[in-house]
Amino acid sequence: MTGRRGALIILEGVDRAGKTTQCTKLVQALRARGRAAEMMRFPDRTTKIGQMISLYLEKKINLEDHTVHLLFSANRWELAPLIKKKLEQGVSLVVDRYAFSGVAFTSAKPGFGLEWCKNPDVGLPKPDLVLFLQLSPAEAARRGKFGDERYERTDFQKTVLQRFEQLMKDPSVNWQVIDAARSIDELHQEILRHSEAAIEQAANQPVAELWN
Ligand code: NYM
Repeated sequence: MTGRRGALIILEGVDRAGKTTQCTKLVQALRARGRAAEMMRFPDRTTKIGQMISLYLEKKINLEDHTVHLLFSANRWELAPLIKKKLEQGVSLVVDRYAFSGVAFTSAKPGFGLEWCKNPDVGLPKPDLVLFLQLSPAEAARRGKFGDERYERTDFQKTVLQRFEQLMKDPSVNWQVIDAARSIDELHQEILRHSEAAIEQAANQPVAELWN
């Protein structure tokens, strides 16, 4: 296929950093500028695997920790062909969480190392840009109470943030850290600027493989 491919843009961060709001605004802004763009999110709770993950997050079922980690990864792999197809069709994808959340959340549990957690996601479509919405646990707490899904506890989120910081040291991934303690619009402008640059950069390059 000739022509420009779309870019794979991921928004990551701890819970309550504003990822979903910013994903929605980014897709709208890219479209308004004449660029094809669509939003995706992980976990995608609409598939069979996603429904199982959703029950787990809602604490309606319990799953063994390795098992649930592999389900989160399987949920990305089942959508990998669609991701590749969209990118090749020239559609940029704005994705709310990806493998980095997978690794950060599981490796915040006792007994899980970063390397073991990364393995199942090795070879997924590689993001062209990962925007990390940086928010201190104190600021996240000021935004109101956490919900009551699994993992929504301040102490756990502190460890998750440390794991993200370890992942951000990897120079093979195009990380951009965004200070999320600002207004929605200020954040949006910075995110849009980075995204447009990534879309231009990615246009003539093949889709690479994550952590490979
Ligand atoms: N989560 C998300 C994981 O533990 N592993 C993953 O691979 C992914 C993608 O699920 N607390 C966690 C992070 C969140 C929760 O919440 C999903 P939301 O509100 O759907 O983004």
